[in-house]
Amino acid sequence: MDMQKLFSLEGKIALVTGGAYGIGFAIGEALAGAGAKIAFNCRSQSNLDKALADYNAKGIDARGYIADVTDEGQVGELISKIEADLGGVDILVNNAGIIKRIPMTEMSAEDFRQVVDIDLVGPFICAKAVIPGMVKRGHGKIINICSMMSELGRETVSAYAAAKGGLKMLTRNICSEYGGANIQCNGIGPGYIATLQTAPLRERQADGSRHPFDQFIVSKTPAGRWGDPEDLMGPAVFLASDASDFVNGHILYVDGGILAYIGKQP
Ligand code: NAP
Ligand code: GCO
Repeated sequence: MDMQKLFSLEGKIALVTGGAYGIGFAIGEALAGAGAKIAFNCRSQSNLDKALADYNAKGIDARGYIADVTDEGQVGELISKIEADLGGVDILVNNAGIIKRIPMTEMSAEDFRQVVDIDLVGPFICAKAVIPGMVKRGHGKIINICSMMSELGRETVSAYAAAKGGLKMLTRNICSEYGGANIQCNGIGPGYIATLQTAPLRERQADGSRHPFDQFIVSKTPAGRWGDPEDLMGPAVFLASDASDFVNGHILYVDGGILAYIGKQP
């Protein structure tokens, strides 16, 4: 078997939602490195312009679009534009997401709904928009960016955990419903990754010491460090490529071992 070809994304069109920076950008870079043409969306022109320059600096000719994943009309237009500019979407990475850290009894229903809307309804809307084309073309890959919170809870992240737990089950359901059409829908569950989303958890304290949560995560991770967006590049290429054609409805945790570890005795 030609192993290079098995992992190659040559000739494929990939859409990475929220691929302007952070984990989405690293995944866009990875898929491009394996041969795919990259489209991404975000919500602001300034982020889009910066991202285009960042992709360009890496020698990647990415296409960027303004679209909010919670808006079905905007997502429909996004997919039509990508089809006109590049072709039908072969690989969808549902990466766009937010978190709000608020104790549950202090959280408004409006805040809770916004997190669920972006982190769970958004992936539903984007998957729904690409699945018909994938069915017609006879193949498709959908990768949902899940979380440690697809499995675990902690104080202040009730909406995020509810959404990411739901995203795990949406992944399994897309697999169940469209696996027969040769669509593989899998999730990646990143551990604690150093990006803007987690920056508040890594802030230095006034006395220069590390944030207690930062120390907690390092001690809870057998790898002994935070993850980097680059840690997700290989797993994303695997799940986007023919190498994973018999992998479906699976969540691949890329967490430095957190989920395997009970933690150190204090
Ligand atoms: P990030 O740095 O905050 O980036 C989030 C991206 O999502 C941005 O590009 C943002 O762009 C986009 N976005 C947010 N809301 C959107 C919307 N409604 N429509 C379109 N785009 C939207 O976050 P990250 O850490 O890279 O996380 C990326 C994904 O991985 C998220 O789903 C996150 O929950 C998940 N994750 C992160 C970690 C971690 O430790 N960092 C761990 C597990 C899972 P604009 O704001 O410009 O629209
Ligand atoms: C938090 C974090 C997490 C991570 C990630 C873990 O406040 O606990 O932000 O939820 O971002 O999703 O996998």
